[in-house]
Amino acid sequence: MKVGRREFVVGALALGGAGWGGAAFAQQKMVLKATDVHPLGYPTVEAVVRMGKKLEEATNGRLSIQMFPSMQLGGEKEMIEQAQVGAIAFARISVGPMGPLVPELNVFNLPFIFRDTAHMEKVIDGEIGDEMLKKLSDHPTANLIGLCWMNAGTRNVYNSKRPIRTIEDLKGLKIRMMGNPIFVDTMNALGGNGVSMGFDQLINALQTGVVDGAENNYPTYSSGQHYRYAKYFSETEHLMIPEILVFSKRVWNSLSKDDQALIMKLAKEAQQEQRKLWYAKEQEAIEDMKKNGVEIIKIADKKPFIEAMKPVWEKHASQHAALIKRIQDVQ
Ligand code: GTR
Repeated sequence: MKVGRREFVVGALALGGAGWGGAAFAQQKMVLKATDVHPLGYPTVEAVVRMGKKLEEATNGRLSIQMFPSMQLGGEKEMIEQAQVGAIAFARISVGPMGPLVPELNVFNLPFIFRDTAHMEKVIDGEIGDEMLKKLSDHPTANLIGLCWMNAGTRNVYNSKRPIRTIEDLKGLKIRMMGNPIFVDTMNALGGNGVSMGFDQLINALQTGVVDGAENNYPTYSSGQHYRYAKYFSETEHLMIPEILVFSKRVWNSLSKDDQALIMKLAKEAQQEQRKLWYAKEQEAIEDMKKNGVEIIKIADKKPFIEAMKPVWEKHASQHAALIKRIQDVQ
């Protein structure tokens, strides 16, 4: 990577280390690093790439985004840490691993919290969504700014052993879950064995049989080619977790107010743009799954799945009762 004399690659240089004053610094060319676990072309990645183009245009090339897709900078845990220290500017992460950082975010990680996609979108687009982003930005130790939300559909269980139609079918199966105690509890309450592990370790674990399966949305399953190891995909829809685009607070504090406002505005646009890309990608993923011989199983009776979540809600929801009520009241 070429770093010109007046060009900053954020993260590659210690901020302020060269002794510039704030105003002078604000005029510098800055390349803002962004990362995502997904490959180029995936809706979340594409939305941030497009945002970068707009940012470059709006600032005559003074600010730009350099995307590191496909876990080039590690899994989501590492991405969070790098954003916290200012080694990268943008990280697009699932709310899943954010819950341990900002407890309120965990309400989005509760199984079956949203009635449907329209409900989820209404919540993230509205007052509660704004409040939760602010909660993250104001958090004293998270060191992150919450920029916007992105869609990630529903999560569904897939495995290599057998079609899951009822919760009894899950018995004894080792299923990878995201790193957050809620998810291991969710899988265990469904009768499976939840195994917590980073996304960066998943393919290897599926390949070697360390786990029998995992759970995710159609686009992740298809673009990661998880069907090569786990062909039974059951539409359990047990989780509907929005994703979040975060920005390093350290880098944020080095930007002018105008640049901050511009990034915020473009992030809000990215939220809606990603959504369109998302719906197209979901359809494409389902087609790809069919082409690759995936058995897509409809769940005839969801009720036992929902009822099995009672202990998970008792353990993880009680402290957020008021917020949950507000979410449920969103029509
Ligand atoms: C995907 C999500 C990623 C990551 C992954 C996982 O749906 O887009 O951010 O959280 O799931 O299962 O770890």
